[in-house]
Amino acid sequence: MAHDFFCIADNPHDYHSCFMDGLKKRNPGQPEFHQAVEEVSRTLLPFIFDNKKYLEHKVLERMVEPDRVISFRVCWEDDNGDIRVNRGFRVQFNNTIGPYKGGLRFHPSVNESILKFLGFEQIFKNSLTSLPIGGGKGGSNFNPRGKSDREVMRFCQAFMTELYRHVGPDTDVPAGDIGVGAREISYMFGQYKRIVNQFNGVLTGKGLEFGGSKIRTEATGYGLIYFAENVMNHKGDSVEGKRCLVSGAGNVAQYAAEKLIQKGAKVLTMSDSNGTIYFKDGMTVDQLAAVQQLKAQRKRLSELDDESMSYHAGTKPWDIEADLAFPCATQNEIDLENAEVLFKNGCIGVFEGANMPCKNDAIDYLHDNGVIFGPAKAANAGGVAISALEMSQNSLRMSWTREDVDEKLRSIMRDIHATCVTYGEQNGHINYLAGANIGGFVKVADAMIAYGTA
Ligand code: NDP
Ligand code: 2IT
Repeated sequence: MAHDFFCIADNPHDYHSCFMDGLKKRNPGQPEFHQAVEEVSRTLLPFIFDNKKYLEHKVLERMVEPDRVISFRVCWEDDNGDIRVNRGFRVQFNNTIGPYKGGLRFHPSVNESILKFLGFEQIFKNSLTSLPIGGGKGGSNFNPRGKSDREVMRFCQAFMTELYRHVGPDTDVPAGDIGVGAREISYMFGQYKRIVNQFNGVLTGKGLEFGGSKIRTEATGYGLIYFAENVMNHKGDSVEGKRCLVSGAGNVAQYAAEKLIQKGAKVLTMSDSNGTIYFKDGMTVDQLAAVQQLKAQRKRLSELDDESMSYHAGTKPWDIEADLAFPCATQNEIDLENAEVLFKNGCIGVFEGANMPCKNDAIDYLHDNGVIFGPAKAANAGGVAISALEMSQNSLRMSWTREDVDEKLRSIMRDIHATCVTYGEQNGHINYLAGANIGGFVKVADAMIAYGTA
C-alpha cells in the first residue's frame, strides 16, 4: 500500500518508484515538493540499501513528512485604507539536530508546495554546515513590488503578530529569502520584541546595530564562490579568468558577482524577472556598485543607464557563451534546453546560488556530459551557516569581527566541499549532488534513530 508508506522492494529502483508514488498521493498538487524529494531520494536510496538500519527505521519516510505546517491569515491595511488579506506560512520540517532554521520568502508565487520543497532541502543544507540547526521555511504570497515602505511595515507587523507564537531562539529562527531583506527583518524583529517584551535572537539577518552578524548579508554569495573555488581547485583549476553567467540581481547574485570580480573572474551577466544585462568585457566594480544602488532603490535592471552594457528584455543569461554558470534567482530557472545550450557553448560548471534552480532532467544532462554540478544544498549553505553564527553571537552577547566571520565562512565552505568529496566519490570522480545529499542525511538520520520512534 503505497499510501501508507509501506514499500517492500529488494532494490533501490523499485523502492523509489513505490516511495514516490506514495509521496505524490499524499501530497497532491505540490510539484516543487515532489521534484525536491525525487532528486534527494533517488541519490539516497542506493546508500540506504547499503546501510539497512536507515531502511528498517524508515528514516526517509519520516523525513519527508514535516513536523508541522502552520498556515495563517495576514490582514493589513494599504495606503488607501483598503483591507488586504494574504496567507502566511511556516513549515517546521525537522528539528532533530537544532531549532528549525530557514528563511521567509515574500513573493506572489509562494504556496505550500514551494515552502515544503525549500524546508525539505534546508534539512540537508543545514546539516552540511556542521552547525546545530534543523530545517524550516516560511513566507507569504505577499508581493512587496510596488508597495510603499509603510505598507511593507504594516504587512511585516501583521505577519509577525501571528508568527511570534510559533518561533523563538530555541524553537524556530527565521531569516530572509526572496523579497525579505534587512528592511523586512527589521520590521518583523521590532514587532516580535514589542509583543514578547524580550530581546533575543529569534531572527537572523538583523541589522548590525541590533544583534546582526557581520558578513551575513554577503555570506550566501561569497560562500557560493568559495565553494566553486574549492571545486575548481580540487580539479587543479580555479575561477580566475573564467567567463561567468550570473542570474538574478538580488542579495545572492550581487555578492556572488562581487566575489567573482575579486577573484579575477569575468561576470558577463546579471538578470531580473524582466530581462538580462550583458557586459561583454566583464562587469567592473563600478558597474556592480551601480547595480547595487539601483536595486537599493528597488528599481528594475532595465533602468540601468550604462552604454558599455546591453539589456535584453525577456531573456535569461543561459544562451551566452561562458565557462561557468551561477543561477542565483529562483527555482527551475535552468531547464533541459538551457543545460544543452550551456554545455554546447563550452560551460564546464554550474553552481546553484538559488534553491533548486536546475530541473532534474537538466541536472542529469549536466552529469551525463561531464559538466560539474554544485548543488544548492552545498553551494549556497554559506548564508544559513553565518545565520547560525549570528545565533551563537546572540547567545554569547558578543559580536565577532568581519575578518573572523569571513574566515569561519571560508572554513565552513571548505569543510562542506570535503564532505561532498567523502560521500560523493564514484569511480574516481566526484558526484557533488550525491555527496551533499548523503553527507547531509547521515547526521540527521543517525540522530533520529538515536531518539527512538515517535
Ligand atoms: P532577492 O529577493 O534579493 O533577489 C531575487 C532575485 O531573483 C531578483 O533579481 C528577482 O528578480 C529574481 N527572481 C525572483 N523570482 C524570480 C522569478 N520567478 N523569475 C525570475 N527571476 C526571479 O532574493 P535572494 O537573492 O535572497 O534569493 C535568490 C535565491 O537564492 C532564492 O532561490 C533563494 O531561495 C536563494 N537563497 C537565498 C539565501 C539568502 O541568504 N538570501 C540563502 C540561500 C539561498 P525580480 O526583482 O524581477 O523579481
Ligand atoms: O535558503 C536559505 O538557506 C536561506 N534563505 C537562508 C536561511 C537562513 O536561515 O539564513
